[in-house]
Amino acid sequence: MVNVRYMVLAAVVTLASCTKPTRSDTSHVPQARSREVVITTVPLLTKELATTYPFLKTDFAKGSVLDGKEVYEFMPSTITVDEGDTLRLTFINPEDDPHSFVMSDLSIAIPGQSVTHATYIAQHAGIFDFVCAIPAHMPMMHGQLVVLPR
Ligand SMILES: [Cu+2]
Repeated sequence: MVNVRYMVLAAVVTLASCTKPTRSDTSHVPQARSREVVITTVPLLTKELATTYPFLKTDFAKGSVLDGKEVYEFMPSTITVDEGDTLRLTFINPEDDPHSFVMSDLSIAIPGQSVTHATYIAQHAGIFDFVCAIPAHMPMMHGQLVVLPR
């Protein structure tokens, strides 16, 4: 009876050691891939919406909180990819105001009522800010590209 218990224990230990990954096991590392990323520029608090939201008339007045500004959003505003991935970017701007998509190593103009395509390779891991550089949309229109390390 004792020998059977030792044999079962030895079998369990053997199975456990067989499934344990080793340092040379890279099967868990994701491969670089191409990702389709669609980003829409969405108006949130714009002058056209002042009839829908009466408080905006006060907010857009000279010296008030949105004087000279309009609030737009990149949707989605956070993009997460793996290091080495190629991003096939599509920007949809359904409204007539132009925008831009600017990172430290990328600058794309997004004309009004347009669909714009671009390609970007996420070469380095890290968290990278992107903004719309139209002065009236800064600093509200921004987001982050999160590049996970391999
Ligand atoms: Cu903008």
